[in-house]
Amino acid sequence: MKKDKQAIRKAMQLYLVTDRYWLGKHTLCEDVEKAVQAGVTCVQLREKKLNNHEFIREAGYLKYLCIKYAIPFIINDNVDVMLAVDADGVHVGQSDMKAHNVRQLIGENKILGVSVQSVEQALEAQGAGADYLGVGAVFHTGTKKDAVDVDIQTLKDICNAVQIPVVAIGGIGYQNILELKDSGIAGVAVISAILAQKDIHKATQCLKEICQGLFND
Ligand code: TZP
Ligand code: MG
Repeated sequence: MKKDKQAIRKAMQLYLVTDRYWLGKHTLCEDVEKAVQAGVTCVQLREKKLNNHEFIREAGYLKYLCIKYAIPFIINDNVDVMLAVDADGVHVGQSDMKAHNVRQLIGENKILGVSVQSVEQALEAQGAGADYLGVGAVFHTGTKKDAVDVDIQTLKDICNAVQIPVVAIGGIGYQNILELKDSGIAGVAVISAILAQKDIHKATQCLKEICQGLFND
């Protein structure tokens, strides 16, 4: 997929981040496919426990799934895995490799996402070549134990300070997503609001409907 600013902004609308903690009797690929069929606009493979060999194998499955549905496929943290599978991009946090160094390694044509929690970090990431920013945790989340809380005013300030799209993350679900209306975000990133649900397809459809009303650039 060729990098296109407008396409990246659109892909932020309903962004699924994976977490195999929630896996039941299906494979990650099967669960993600249900969400993608129901309207997820981007997928990030986030693996904290796999070695590179296993990570690359899983990434290969998800890459072809995302190609099939024509949505971007992003790898969390691991530039080597991203390059090995030729994914669309990589997402790094503040304690991972520096955005500037990642950009040098991946070249201009790959998508670079950076997690930020302040305006200062947001401007630095934008200057380092980020294509989009993840901001959170905007609500309480049980999924990431070391998540830093970001209040809605800071989220708005970040959206106002940068030109690249911002996606909010952390504890977001249909019950609180309306609180993010008018914050300036391009969309929301979720894990448990989709992957922890019994009916992944239905949960995604429900979120998608709300997101289309709020972030339909
Ligand atoms: N980064 C900030 S909060 C978070 C990440 C990866 C976890 C989001 O998970 P959930 O289940 O959508 O709260
Ligand atoms: Mg990280």
